[in-house]
Amino acid sequence: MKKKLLFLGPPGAGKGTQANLFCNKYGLSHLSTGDLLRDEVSSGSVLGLKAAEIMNKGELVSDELVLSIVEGRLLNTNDGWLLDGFPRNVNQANSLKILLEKINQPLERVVLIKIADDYLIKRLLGRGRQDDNEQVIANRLQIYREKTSPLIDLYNKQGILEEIEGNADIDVVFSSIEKALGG
Ligand code: B4P
Repeated sequence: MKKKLLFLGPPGAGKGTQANLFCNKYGLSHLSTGDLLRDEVSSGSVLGLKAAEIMNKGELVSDELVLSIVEGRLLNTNDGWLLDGFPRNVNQANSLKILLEKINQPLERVVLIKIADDYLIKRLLGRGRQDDNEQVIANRLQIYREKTSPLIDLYNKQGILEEIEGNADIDVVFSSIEKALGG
């Protein structure tokens, strides 16, 4: 089973849901930039307040902030990790590459969870987080298309991309991921 992983996909595809299940079963460190940013927001720090404003509009917080959070966490893991929601643009992907070279832990597989917009919107409206309203969801999807989706081609060219159908029951999606990763 591969142990240096990245889950990619549009907002609401189920990256967080699947990453939780996967890390619990295989003992990997789950690095979710969304969760880490929400922790920062709950702490009420100045950075958190700044991040909340951006997240509530469905935009991406600054690369510097996200990178500093990820770097600190990655340096403290040793038995495998799963990046969830990071990188989200080409600049973050380049920074990640440099960081992973520095710690000599190359990325082994990227799992793309694919799903049509209609299903995503329904799921996110059902979840009802602060950034889950129609206008903000539309913005998040637009940003995904513009900034994040170019990463699909990037990782595909490196030969490490696995595509998974995300419009299925949670356990079915999970089995497809396990199969794709050699479990
Ligand atoms: P994230 O926290 O990454 O959240 P997400 O993309 O909306 O959700 P995810 O795909 O993880 O879906 P989930 O499993 O929860 O990002 C939030 C914000 O943080 C961003 O908009 C941005 O502002 C900021 N941010 C995060 N990372 C950043 C970065 N690197 N750079 C800059 N900014 C960053 O599932 C969604 C719902 O679907 C849940 O209710 C779940 O229960 C349900 N669900 C899951 N799988 C299902 C299935 N198979 N069937 C039915 N329902 C399912």
